[in-house]
Amino acid sequence: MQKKWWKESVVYQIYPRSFMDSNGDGIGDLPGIISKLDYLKTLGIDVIWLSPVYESPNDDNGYDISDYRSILKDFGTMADWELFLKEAHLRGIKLIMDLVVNHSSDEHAWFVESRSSKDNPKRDYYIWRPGKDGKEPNNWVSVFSGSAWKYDETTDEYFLHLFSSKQPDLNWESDKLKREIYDMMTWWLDKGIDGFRMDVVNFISKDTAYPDAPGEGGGYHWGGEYFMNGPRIHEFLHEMNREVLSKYDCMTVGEMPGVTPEEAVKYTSPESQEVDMVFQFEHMDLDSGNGKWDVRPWTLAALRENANKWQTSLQGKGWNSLYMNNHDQPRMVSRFGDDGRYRVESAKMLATYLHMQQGTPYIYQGEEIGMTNVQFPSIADYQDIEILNYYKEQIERGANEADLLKAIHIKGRDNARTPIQWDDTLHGGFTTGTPWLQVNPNYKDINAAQALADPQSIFHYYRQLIQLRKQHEVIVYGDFEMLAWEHGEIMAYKRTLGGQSLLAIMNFYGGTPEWTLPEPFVKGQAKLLIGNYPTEGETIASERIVLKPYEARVYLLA
Ligand code: TEU
Ligand code: CA
Repeated sequence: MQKKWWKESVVYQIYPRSFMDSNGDGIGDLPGIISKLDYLKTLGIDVIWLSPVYESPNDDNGYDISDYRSILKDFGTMADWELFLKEAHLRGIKLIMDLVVNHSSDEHAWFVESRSSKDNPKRDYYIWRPGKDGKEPNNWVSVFSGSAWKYDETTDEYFLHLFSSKQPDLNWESDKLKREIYDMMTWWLDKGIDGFRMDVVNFISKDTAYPDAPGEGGGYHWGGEYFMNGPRIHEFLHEMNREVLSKYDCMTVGEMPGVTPEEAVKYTSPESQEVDMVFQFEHMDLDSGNGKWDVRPWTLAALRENANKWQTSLQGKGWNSLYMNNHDQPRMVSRFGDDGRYRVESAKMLATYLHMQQGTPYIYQGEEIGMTNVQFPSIADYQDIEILNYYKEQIERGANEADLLKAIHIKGRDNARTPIQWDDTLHGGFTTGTPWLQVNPNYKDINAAQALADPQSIFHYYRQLIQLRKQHEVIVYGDFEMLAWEHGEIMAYKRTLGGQSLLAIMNFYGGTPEWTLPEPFVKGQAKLLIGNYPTEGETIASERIVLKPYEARVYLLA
C-alpha cells in the first residue's frame, strides 16, 4: 500500500468559537488557539482541522461565508491567523482549513451582485429558477427545515439553499464560478496551509432538471438523490484536483453525507485523483429512524456490520477517515458509551475501537477529556440554527415541548459546541466574560487541567494511542478482519501486516463478558500493547479472558 503522511497522521478538529477565548468577549479566537498549541503538542496530534474562521454573518456559525479571503473579527486578524499557522508549523503540526463551497453566505459580494438583476454577470454563480404555479420550483426540503428555495422579489425568482436561507447554493455548472473557487483555494495553499476539509462537497453537482423529490402528502421532501453524489461530481472533483490540489503536497477530506462505500472508493482511490478520504455518515445514522430527530437505539450488531463494511470495502482501494463525533454530532461518550459511572473507561474503549482501525483518526475538541452531552432546560439556552428552526417548525405543528427538548438533548448539535472545559474555574476557564453558549455544568469534574494532572486520564490514554501509531506500522497499514461476529457485547478485530498481527477487543457495555482469543495470539504469547484498565500482570494473551465493564485491550503478535 502506498505510504502517505496523512495516513500516518491523527487529526484534531478545532471549532474556534468554542475552543479558547483570549479577550473576554465570550467567543473563542485565534490568539486563544495559539495559547493552547502546546497542549495539542503534548497530546501528540499531527494535523489541525480548523472549522471556518472566515468573514461571516454567523447564521450557521461561520459555515455561511461572506468573504473567503478574510478572517472574522471575532476570531482575530489575518496577522493572528498567520501567526497561528507559523506557531503550529514550528511545533510540527500541520493545518487544514474548512472549505465551504457548496454554498456561500447571502451577504457574499457574489450573491449581492447575483440577485441584483437577471443579466448580472454573476447571475449564474447561484441557482435561480422561476416559481411553478406561484410556488417554489420544486418540493425539496432544506436540511434546516422548510423549503430549500427562497423567493427573491428583486427579480421575481427563487434561489436554492439546501441549508439555511442565508446559505444560497453556488452553481458549479458555471465555469467562471469554479475558476473563482480554484483561485481562492490556490491563494490559501500559497499561504502555506496543508489541505482542506471540504464541507458537503458531494452536494455540489445537482440534477439541473431539479425534479420533485418523492414523498407523500404535499409538503417538502428530501431531494438527496438529485444532489448527493450528483451527475458531474466526479468530474468536478477531478478537475479541482488537477487545477489546484495536485500542485501541492496536501491532504483533503470530503464531507459526504449519503456516500456509500462503492462511491467512496471512486472518490478516494489514487487513480481517481479526487480527494484523499471522505467523511461517511452511515454510522452516525444508526440511532436515527425517520430523520435525525427520530431517536432509536443503536445496536452493536449494526455498528459492527457498518465498521466491517467500510473497513473491508476501502482496503487496498481507497482510504477511510475515522470519527465518532464532530461539531455536528452528539458527544461520542454520551452516544456510544456511558457518560455516568463508566465515563472514563468507555471513552477510552471507544478511542481504542476507532484508533486501531485502518484509516486516519479524527479527534473532535474535548473528546480527549471525555466531554459529554449537555441538557439545557430551555430552548432559550440553545444557539444552533438547526435546533432553533426545527423547534419552531414542530411547535407550530403542535408538537410537545418536552418531547422536542428530549430529542434536542440527545441529538442537538450544541452538545458538541459547549465551550472547552479547561479547568474548574468559572466558565471552565474558557472565558473571563460571558460565553456565547453556556459551559456544560460538569466542568468542575471534567476539565483539561484535571486530565493533564492524572496519569490515568482519558487525555493520557489518547496520547498513548497516538504514540503507538508512530511506533507500529500495522496500526496504520495493516489489513482488517472482523472477529467475534456473533458476540452480543464485545467487538473484536484483527489487523495484519507482514509478520505482525494486532488484536483489538472492546467490551461495549457494563457487563463482564467472556471471550476466547484466536489461537495464534495465545500460542505466540501476544503482548498487551495497551488497555484501559490496570493490567494486574495479565500482559500476555491467554486463551479465555473475562472483560471488565467497557474494557478494551489490544494485543500485538510480533
Ligand atoms: O454539515 C453537513 C451536513 O449535512 C450535516 O452534518 C448536517 O449539518 C447535520 O447532520 C445536521 O444535523 C456541514 C457542516 O459540518 C455543518 O456544520 C453545516 O451546518 C453544514 O454543512 C452547512 O454548511
Ligand atoms: Ca474572543
